[in-house]
Amino acid sequence: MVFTGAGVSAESGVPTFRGEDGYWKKYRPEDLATQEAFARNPKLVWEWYDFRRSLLSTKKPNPAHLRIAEWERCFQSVHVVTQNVDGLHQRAGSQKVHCLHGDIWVTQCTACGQSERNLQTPLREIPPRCRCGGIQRPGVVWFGEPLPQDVWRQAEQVCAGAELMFVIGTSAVVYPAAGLPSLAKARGCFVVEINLEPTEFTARTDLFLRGRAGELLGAL
Ligand code: BJW
Ligand code: ZN
Repeated sequence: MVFTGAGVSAESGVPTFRGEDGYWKKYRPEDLATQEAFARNPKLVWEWYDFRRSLLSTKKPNPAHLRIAEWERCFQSVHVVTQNVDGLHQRAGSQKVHCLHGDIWVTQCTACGQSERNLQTPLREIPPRCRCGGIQRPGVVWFGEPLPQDVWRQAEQVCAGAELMFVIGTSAVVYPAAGLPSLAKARGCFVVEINLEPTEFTARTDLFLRGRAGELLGAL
């Protein structure tokens, strides 16, 4: 099992959340990533997501994404459980990808609930509208929202059966996702953490490899 966070996409040029140039250094999560923020100012929230989608459309998977995708072709039963919404694991060729926090390329109608894939960058209309006339929201999981239950159950299952887990590029502070490495360890899994710096989880990891994910995975 490969469990990833924003750091795995950093070498693609995608900003993280809590790093030096991270989004949460410039903006307050409660202004951009909650239902309340969206209800107050859907245009502002959508402008931020539109900016991120446009940025992502110019980026590509890095050697970390590519190496992880290669593992799936070389070994039996490799699963990627990611907190990322950027779609870079899928673009690198990983097939068994479980997206805990949704997908930035999906929009969901706040009126009828209909989800659709929308790759338009920049968006022609902000906020985008559904066929039913309702306002659409980004298909991601905001603070205070439950994770998609089917994806969460699959992640727990993968975790419970994992022999080896890589925890890559996550600060491991956002729950419930951050609990997965501990869950795996409790089931006897060997956990390797790859990060630029120690995290909340590092004290419990079996092996800590300090450095850039793309470089380290390339060398493994
Ligand atoms: C590199 C690198 C390189 C850099 N190589 N490494 C108090 C206590 C406990 C919990 C809570 C609490 N108050 C509220 C909560 C719950 C809350 C939570 O956990 N908050 C904590 C922050 C305190 N969680 C939630 O609200 C979740 N839902 C929930 O709990 O629901 C309960 C519920 C049940 C039933 C009904 C209703 C509710 C939902 C969390 C959603 C998180 N959403 C976001 C935005 C997603 C959409 C979007 O992208 O816009 O998800 S926030 C943001 O953080 C994003 C990320 O997926 C997530 C995790 O961040 P990540 O990936 O770890 O990134 P960073 O930036 O933090 O770290 C990057 C790391 O990479 C760093 O360590 C670097 O060193 C490293 N790195 N370059 C290797 N090259
Ligand atoms: Zn609708």
